[in-house]
Amino acid sequence: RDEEGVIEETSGDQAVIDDMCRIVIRDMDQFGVCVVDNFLGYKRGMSVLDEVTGMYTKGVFKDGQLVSNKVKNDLKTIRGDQITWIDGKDDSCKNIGMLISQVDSIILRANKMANNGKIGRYNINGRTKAMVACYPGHGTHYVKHVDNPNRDGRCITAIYYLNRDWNIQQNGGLLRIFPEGWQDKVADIEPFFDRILFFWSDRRNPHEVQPAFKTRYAITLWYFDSSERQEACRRHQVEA
Ligand code: AKG
Repeated sequence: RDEEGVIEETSGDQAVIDDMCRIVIRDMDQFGVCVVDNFLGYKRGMSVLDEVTGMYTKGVFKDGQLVSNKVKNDLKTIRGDQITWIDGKDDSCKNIGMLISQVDSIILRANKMANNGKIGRYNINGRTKAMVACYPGHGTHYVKHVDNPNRDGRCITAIYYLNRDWNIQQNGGLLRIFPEGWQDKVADIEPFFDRILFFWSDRRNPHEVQPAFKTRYAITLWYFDSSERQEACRRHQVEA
């Protein structure tokens, strides 16, 4: 539970937020996946990137999961990213904090606005901290997986990308989603600077990160449905 954060609705430019919410509600209904470009704008996007590269240079990122050495070696063939968890409250991370508030506003508002939409069926009242991830090139990747295969409470995955001048042919690092029910169709998402991606976190959206040959940064937030999360925490207590 150390990786959980507190979700709050902040006041932003309400008209901009509402416009974006309509797109999120529509695309999540239709595709279960939604991409929005120019999410923060160049200047604010750069301020987030500067914070992330600063942290990376300081060496605060760790291998994707902390486990025993044997599993750790195997893990690199599963996921080659390095990560750190950020709540955005620290002064040194205030731009990441601003990103988190902006995403919180969109998700909370879309959840309230979507009376008949699929996103409206959830009661979103929490999220994880932000997972800042770096794939340090050299073909690092993440094999096909589902974020929430077993009802752990996470309903929406939101990923903000930070990669300027990204050339997918040369740099790789494509996110490929295999949405359930699309037969052999896939959604290919390039990890472009200032792009945000939303998708259902459950078995509807298996996905993989293809080998990256240049340093690739992304920030992920997972939003909780309150009753699924409560149920998962209860199960966890019983099992513990
Ligand atoms: C994960 O962290 O679970 C991912 O699949 C990463 C996706 C991405 O960075 O595009």
